[in-house]
Amino acid sequence: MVPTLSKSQRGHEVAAPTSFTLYCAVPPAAAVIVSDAHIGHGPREPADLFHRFLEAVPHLGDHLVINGDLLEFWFEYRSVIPRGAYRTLEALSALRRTGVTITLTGGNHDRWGGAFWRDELGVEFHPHGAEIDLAGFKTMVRHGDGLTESRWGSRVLHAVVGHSVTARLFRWIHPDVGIGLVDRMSPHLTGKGRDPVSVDQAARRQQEHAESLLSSRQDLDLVVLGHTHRSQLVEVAPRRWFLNPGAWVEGQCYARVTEDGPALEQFEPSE
Ligand SMILES: [Mn+2]
Repeated sequence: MVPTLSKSQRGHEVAAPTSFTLYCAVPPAAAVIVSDAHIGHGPREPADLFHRFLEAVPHLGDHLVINGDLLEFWFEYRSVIPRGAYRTLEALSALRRTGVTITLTGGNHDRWGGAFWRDELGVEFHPHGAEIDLAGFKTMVRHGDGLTESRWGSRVLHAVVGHSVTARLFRWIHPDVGIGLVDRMSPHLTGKGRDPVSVDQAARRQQEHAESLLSSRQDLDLVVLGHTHRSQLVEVAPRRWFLNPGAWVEGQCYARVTEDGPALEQFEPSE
């Protein structure tokens, strides 16, 4: 049985998944943000590294935000869990037992989720993003797909995949067949091999979107987007920011928000 620490205890010590207690050098009144890990597709090593990162999270903060595309594909069946996600779900479960809060938003690869996350893992799942408090900053967090697609084909594909009728039909396909089908479609969904010019354009569009949101919503301090796989941190006005932490899958990028504001980080396995 692993103890769960109360909120007041968590400021100084963290219960490890085993019976001993780790003492943190950093008081963890901080949030950690990561996105675009794309687990469950391709070789196993990148996933192992992500799981090591999840083990390190209690030393970095008390709230983990996973801003979409955690998994290369996720569909919430009523009685079946996609096998490719098993080890990641186990790692998230271990992280929850340390007392860290986990917020998950849906990305274009893993938006088809529901009550599973909360009921089985205690993870708050927001398919289309959320407004949350991160280290005292009022934050709008969403994956960011649909804002940046310039190609007509990508826009149509996003509309079809995101439609509730498509989800209802997909449920009736045997999981081995359905997941196999998505694996073959995956390169079109990811926009793999995007040239740097279109990534530049997408990054610019995201920044414009964040700036206009921050201008129309003066109550917001921070807008967090992912999806482009491009790290960006822009202080739009004093202590008001647009942040894209970049992609975990490309360089183990993540971000940390403390009372001083957000900062871009890169995970080193020795951390
Ligand atoms: Mn994405």
